[in-house]
Parts: sequence; structure tokens; C-alpha cells
Amino acid sequence: MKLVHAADLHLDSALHGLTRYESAPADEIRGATRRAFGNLVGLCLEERAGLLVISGDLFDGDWRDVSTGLFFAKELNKLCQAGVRVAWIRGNHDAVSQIRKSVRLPEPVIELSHEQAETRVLDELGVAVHGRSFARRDVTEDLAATYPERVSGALNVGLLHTALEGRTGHDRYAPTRVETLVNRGYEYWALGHVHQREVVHREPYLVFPGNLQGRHARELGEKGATLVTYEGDRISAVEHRCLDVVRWAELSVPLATAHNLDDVLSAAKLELERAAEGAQERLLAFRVKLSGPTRLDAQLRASRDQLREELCSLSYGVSAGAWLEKLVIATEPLEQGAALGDDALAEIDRALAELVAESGAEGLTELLGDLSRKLPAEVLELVPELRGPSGAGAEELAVDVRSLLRERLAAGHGA
Ligand SMILES: [Mn+2]
Repeated sequence: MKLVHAADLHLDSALHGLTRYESAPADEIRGATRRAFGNLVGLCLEERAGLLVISGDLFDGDWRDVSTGLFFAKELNKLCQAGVRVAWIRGNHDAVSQIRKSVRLPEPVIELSHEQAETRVLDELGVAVHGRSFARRDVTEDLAATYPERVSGALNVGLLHTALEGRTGHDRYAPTRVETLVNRGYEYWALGHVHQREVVHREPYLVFPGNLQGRHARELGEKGATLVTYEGDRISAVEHRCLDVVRWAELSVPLATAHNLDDVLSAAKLELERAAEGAQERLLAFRVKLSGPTRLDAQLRASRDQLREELCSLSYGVSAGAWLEKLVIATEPLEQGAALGDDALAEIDRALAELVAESGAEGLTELLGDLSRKLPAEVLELVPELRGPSGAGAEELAVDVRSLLRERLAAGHGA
């Protein structure tokens, strides 16, 4: 028999990072979380799963309008008609206190109580589902400690929205220890909250399926749900299934052998081809990251705009569904202050750090505006970022300026 475990669907939340393109497929991007949910329903039907469990953050927050709830109810009806049971808990994003609107869900759908941890036994499936919803957003007590005893003779599945002992990038809601969960005696803990897929423990299983659809450049790679196969109270397989419709990728472009911008672009193209192959027919939002020591450090920074355009243009040749989300230049010069005295470099660093700290992004932009009106044209040519307001943050600008000053000063020093 089979069950499907999903979490962190964040239905109808926006995808960030592709808005700069007028021609971006807005509908596909806007509807991504819904289409991924459609894929989840499809998986349940194809696999003839008896049960779908959702471990919190099904919704991103209060609905803008009731259409979010209606969409959910409609998809659930498809499952109910096929005889698939559904059990879900609320997490921090869709805690009872967070969602004011509501729609009536099909009757067989089980929303577990937010008042105390409860158990629902589904005899026809041989499954006991235990769980508790978040009543409010900031649950800081160990909910797992209050979960009921296991039901013997059934597959015990615990639904819990938690960061366990803490997970990078996630608030420490409903903290608990792996040991607490293992000792509870359930066969499978269906966890939610952490967007990165992770099998924390086997026998018993503690699984974060990850979110169903990546929503920005920090939610990379294959997203989907977990398919669990069981017989009686024994689990025979736990498998990840990809269900996302927009894939996020970060391409690290090797620069060690790059002698010029063409080399950089060729290397980026290879990485993009690999990512596009992995994304199959999905829309691919890719970030290009250039990092590490390179002789091209200053040149890359000076050519930022041109590089961005070249990357866009080469992406069209690789896949019509590939979109450059961002170009990140985090390179370092090859020779650390070989020609310049350390004192001079330290002085540049200190001045830039001070500038960033004092003026912040806004102040710096303003200051650059003033500066650009006074600077000779050839300097602006060399450092186009000095032309004034741009999307770059103060720190990024400071690193660009540092790198370019360093190169020019070193060149002057050597001459
Ligand atoms: Mn959460």
C-alpha cells in the first residue's frame, strides 16, 4: 500500500526573481504552486495511494481572495472521488490565527486539531495518523512531547511542523529532538517546515520532503513529495518524486582556465546546458555565480552589464524556457596586492567599509550620483557602476569599486 507525504506547498505564493523580463511567462510563474499541487494530486492517483498527508504550510498566509481555498477544495474533491484520504496540519504560515477566510472542504478530509495532538485511525488503510495543527504562528514549545501513544497493529504516521533542533534558514518553531521522535515508536514522521528535502533518520523514518515548488533562488534543485510504500506496519520504500514546474538552479562557472570573457561565456553555456537537461521540459530560472581568484576579476566587474546581456542571449540558444535570474560576481583578483603596498589596499578597504556602513545603499547611490557628474568620461567608461542609481547593493558596489581601483592603481604603480 502507498501513501504520499508533502509539506510546505505555500499555495499561491509568488515566485521571486524573474520580474525584470517583460517577456517572462507570467502565467506559468504565477500559477507554479498550483500546477505543482496538480502534479501532487496526479501522483496520488497514478500511484493509487490510499492517503495523502500534508505537514503544514499548505497556504502561504491569509488568502488574497477565496479562490485559493476554492482551488484547494476542488483538487481535494478529485482525490476524494478516487477514494484517496487526506490528512493535514497547519504550520506557522497557515496557523489558525493566520487565515481568516475559509471554504468548506470535502467531508473525508481530516484537518488535525490545533487544541491538542490527536490520533485518527484509518482502518481501511491500516494507518494511524497522529498530529497537531499550529494555533498561532509562533509555536515555541515542543509539540511532539504531547503526541499520543502508537496504535499497535497499524502503520503510525506522525504529522509535525517543526525545525527539530534547528535548521539553517528556518525559524525554530515547535522545536524537538530527533531522539524524542524516535522514542515515540511511530514508523514514520511526516515532517514539514524545512524546505530542503532531508531524510533525517531511517527506521523509524523522519522525513522532510522539502517544498513542492521552489519559489526563489535559494530554493534550488528538484522539488516534490515523498512516496511511501508499506505493508502492515513495515515500510518497504521511501522515494522522492519531482513535482515542480519551475526549476531554480545556480550555475558555478569554473574560471581557473578562463583567459577572457569568451572563455567565461563558453564555460557558463556548458553549465547551463547541464542544468537545462536536468530541468527537462520545465521552466528554468538560473543564477550565474562567478567566484574565486581569477585574472579577469576587474574585467568581469567592469563588464557586468555586457555579461548579463550575453548570458541572456546565449540562454535562448540553449532552451526557450531558461531565464537568467541574476548574475553574481564574487571573484577575487589573482594576485593579492602584489604591485600595491598592503597599506594602500587596507586604506581602500577601510574607506569603502566606512562608506557602506555610514551611508547604506541609498546614501551610496546618492553619493555616486554626485560623483558621476564630476568624473571624467573615461573613468565612467571604466566603472559604469559609478554612473549612479543601479539595482546593485551598496556592498556589491563597494567590492566592484575596490577591485577596479586596485587594478588601476596596480597598473599605475607598475608603469
Ligand atoms: Mn513553516
